Amino acid sequence: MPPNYTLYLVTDSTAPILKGRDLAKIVKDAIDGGVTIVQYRDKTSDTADLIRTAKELHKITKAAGVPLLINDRIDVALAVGTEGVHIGQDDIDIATARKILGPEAIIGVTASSEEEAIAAVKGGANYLGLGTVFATPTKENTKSIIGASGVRDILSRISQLPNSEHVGTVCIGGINAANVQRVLYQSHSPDKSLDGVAVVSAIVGADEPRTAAQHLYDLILRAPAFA
Ligand code: TZP
Ligand code: MG
Repeated sequence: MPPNYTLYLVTDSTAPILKGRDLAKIVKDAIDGGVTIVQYRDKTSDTADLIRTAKELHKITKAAGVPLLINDRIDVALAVGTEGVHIGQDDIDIATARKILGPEAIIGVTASSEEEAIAAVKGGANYLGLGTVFATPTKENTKSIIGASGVRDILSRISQLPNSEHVGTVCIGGINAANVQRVLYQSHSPDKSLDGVAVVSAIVGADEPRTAAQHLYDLILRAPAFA
């Protein structure tokens, strides 16, 4: 069974978003609100802290039956036994990640262009994170802002590849409750649909992550263009 990508939470550990709050509590509340899959993304902690936090988050996600993926750090994923990793274009290659983590691991890849998406599908990625949809302070220096139309073009292109129906797709970047239905509508491709939406600040940065997740989940499920 492929994961449920409907509402994909990517965490953040920086002060402007976390605001001194406990990440584990935010993740728990977000799952209670409807988050279906979680990526632990932390670009600043050292390895020992990454492993400590990943273990803490994994207890919570496992109890809820929600997969936990680790951003960038395949060693941390392996050490903690999480369900997978999310890798960017500058990280370890998919084949090596697959060799290390095994056939059951969920391996996600960021793709900002048709070329990157095609390579990731052919390389055996389980899902693609498509974006950056809108410029966002959460990830500075994003290589490319592709808009909802860029997501649609990638979906339509990869639909022509064999086996692409087995590859999940989420969009990411600047998505929140105010724009999520429009993003889903404008990124809709008749050839291949999005499986979900990934957010950071719209949930982690919200005053009430549980309510924020509930609202987003509801909006996604009610979006006219969401399959
Ligand atoms: N990859 C592309 S944009 C982004 C990542 C990790 C950050 C998205 O953050 P937000 O707060 O949902 O805009
Ligand atoms: Mg990366």
